[in-house]
This record gives sequence, C-alpha cells and structure tokens, in this order.
Amino acid sequence: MQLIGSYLSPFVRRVAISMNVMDQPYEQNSILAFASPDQIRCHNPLIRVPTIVLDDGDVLVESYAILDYLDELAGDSKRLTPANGPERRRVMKDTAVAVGSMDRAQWAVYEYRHRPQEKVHEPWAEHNDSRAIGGLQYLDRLASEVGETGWLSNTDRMSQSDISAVVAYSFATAVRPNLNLANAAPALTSFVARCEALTPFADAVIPE
Ligand SMILES: N[C@@H](CCC(=O)N[C@@H](CS)C(=O)NCC(=O)O)C(=O)O
Repeated sequence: MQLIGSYLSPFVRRVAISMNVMDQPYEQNSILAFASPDQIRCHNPLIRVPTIVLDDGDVLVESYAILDYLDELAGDSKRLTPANGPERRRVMKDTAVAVGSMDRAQWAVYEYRHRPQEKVHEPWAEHNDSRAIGGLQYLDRLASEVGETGWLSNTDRMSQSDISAVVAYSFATAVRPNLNLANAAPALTSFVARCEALTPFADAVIPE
C-alpha cells in the first residue's frame, strides 16, 4: 500500500498515524501537491493528498474514505471508529470537529501562502483562526476530563477522534503560532504531549 503525501499535511498525517496504530504496513511517498501536481494527477483527479494506492492498483482519495477502508480492513478489534451505536456517533462527531479545525487552520494559512501580499484579506484569516480555536477549545473541554490515561470520546482505547485532535492541534500550532494554544487549550496541550510521545505518532512527525 502506498500513501502519497507529506506529513506536513494534517490529512495525510492522520492517515499515517492511524495505519501505525493499526499495524498496517505502508510505503510513504512524500510528494507535495503544489510542487509536483503531475505525480498526483495520474492517481487523483483532485490533485490532493492523502491519496492511497492499494496493492491491487486501486486508488482511494480523501482521508475520510481512506480511513473508512482501513477500519474495514482492520476489523472490529483494531478499527479506530466504532462500527455502530452511540459510540460511533460520538467518535464521528469529535473527529469531525478535529478535522474541521484542520480545515480552518489550513484556510487561514493558505490566505497568506497562496495570495500575493497585496491581496491578503486579514479578516478572512482571522475569521478562520477564530473557528479553529472554537473547535480546538471544544476538544480542550473533552481533554480536561480524560485524566492521565483516558481518551477524548470516552472510548476504552485510542480512537480516530484522539488521533485527529492531536494532529489538528500540532498542525495548527505549527502553521498558526499566533493562536497560542498552550494558553487557549491547556488540557488539550497536555493530552497532545502525552500522545505525540507514543511511537505511532513519533513515527510520523511533521517535517521541519
Ligand atoms: N478533505 C481532504 C483535504 C485534503 C487536503 O486539503 N489536502 C491538501 C494538503 S493539506 C492538498 O492536497 N492541497 C492541494 C490543493 O489544494 O491543491 C481530505 O480529508 O483528505
């Protein structure tokens, strides 16, 4: 299985960490979508990462669809989003907030990265920053109740919401340091430190 995309992308990183947690072997191909579009276009018409090329040549796009397939492959003992019931609803909701926070932080940073300086619209970046903070503070409230060993969606082991929350926090901190998340989300900050020290996370660090 080939995972296309750099760990600079939070969407790629949440897939990589999920595969590490599930013991799913993969080969990472660290292509940057903006720098090398042709190498991705041949697999994905959207020219976005993550893109996964399966061993039989089939291709999956979009992190949600990829993770859904990986959960199915892993089976009930290893899946990261529960298969059904209130547990599934809860993990789906908390994951959606985490992924929405990634989106918002990305839109804020793209405002500076992909527009000429004279066309940057600061209020749009600030709007997205405030929505990213809103999502991360929701996760912070969950983190304030997990103690030293618990998980954000109250599951008995790590779930997709934990992985996506940690990735969203670390990405937002890297690209929008102005958010000052250590102050704005202190419980989440401690939870992230606990998780980033674990091998599945440390094996997929954000490059310098
Ligand atoms: N909804 C997508 C988001 C993927 C995404 O935005 N990827 C970015 C990298 S972080 C990308 O490939 N951008 C290239 C572009 O926008 O042209 C997912 O969950 O996979």
